Amino acid sequence: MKRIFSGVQPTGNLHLGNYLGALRNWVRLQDDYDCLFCVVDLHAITTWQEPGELATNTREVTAGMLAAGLDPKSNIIFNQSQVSGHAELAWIFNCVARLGWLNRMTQFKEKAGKSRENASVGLFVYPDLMAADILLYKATHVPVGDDQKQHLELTRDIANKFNNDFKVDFFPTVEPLIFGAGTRIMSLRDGTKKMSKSDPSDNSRINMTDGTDAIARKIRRAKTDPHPLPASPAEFDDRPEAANLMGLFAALSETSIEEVCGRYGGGLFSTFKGDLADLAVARLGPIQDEMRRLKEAPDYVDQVLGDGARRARELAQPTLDEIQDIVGFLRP
Ligand code: AQP
Repeated sequence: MKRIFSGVQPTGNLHLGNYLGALRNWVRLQDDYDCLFCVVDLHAITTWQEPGELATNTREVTAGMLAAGLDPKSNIIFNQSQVSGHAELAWIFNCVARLGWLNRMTQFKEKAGKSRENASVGLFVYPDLMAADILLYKATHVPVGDDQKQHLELTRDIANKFNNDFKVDFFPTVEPLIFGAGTRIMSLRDGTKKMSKSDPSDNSRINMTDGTDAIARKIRRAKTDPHPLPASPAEFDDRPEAANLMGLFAALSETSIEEVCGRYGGGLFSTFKGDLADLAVARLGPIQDEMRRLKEAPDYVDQVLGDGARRARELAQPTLDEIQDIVGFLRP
């Protein structure tokens, strides 16, 4: 059986990058795989989160998943902290993974920046928790943006080392599912940085909660360069903002980047940006309406998460029992 585990951190507003790079792909996968989609709140607290905001963001991310079209009956949708097995297995993996492996993780270096000594220990061992998320359910496939490829490699290394150390054939080899257009959406203010929830500039991203005016304004003000639009992807070198906006158009219209270049190449950014804003509003509008409706129904969202957590715990427990036997822990 093919099983998927994937997650989003409730670290702020869901943005267009999360939608195009994750949620939209999940919706396409849900009919072909047995899926667990998780709001990874344990990951979120590796950097400081205001408790009230964490709860609000957890509901908002869940509403985004549901509004994007994920079915809470056929999929398991839950928040990570409700299933204690994630933290339990992560501890075992902290003891399997090697310090040298984690030292090589580029995302830790980026996120900790110059204040490495002040970063939380949780941020450093974040990839071990991610490995636990996936392997607790023996997921076979993980849809990831290309920024997460290195963490997935680490998951495979941990699974292999566990199998070798304990001389078992217990964890499967996890395969990444990497998607095409829209895999990596960049900041609207700097085409070399990825669009991110935690970017201090709200103008750098299109939030899933932004209204029509905000979307149009952010696209109109998006950074560009003084040249006409590229006529082919071969002209993208040194033009990261043009590449990003044209890539966004391709992802939203579900066409190829070549087609977008063919249609707009040689033209003005102003015309193109107007069309891009209309397209973004048309594509996001129905999802945003549903998110607004769900915001008024927090009890329903909590019920989805509670039900998902119960089903996730049932699925995880036999695996956790077996792992404890393998490691040599006594249990009732
Ligand atoms: N800019 C992006 N383009 C494409 N995909 C993206 N994803 C995130 N940003 C982009 C994908 O969204 C999923 C959930 O991401 P996450 O919440 O686990 O964390 P992240 O990748 O660290 O996302 P953010 O928005 O940048 O959050 P912060 O600012 O908190 O670090 C993943 O599948 C991710 O690839």
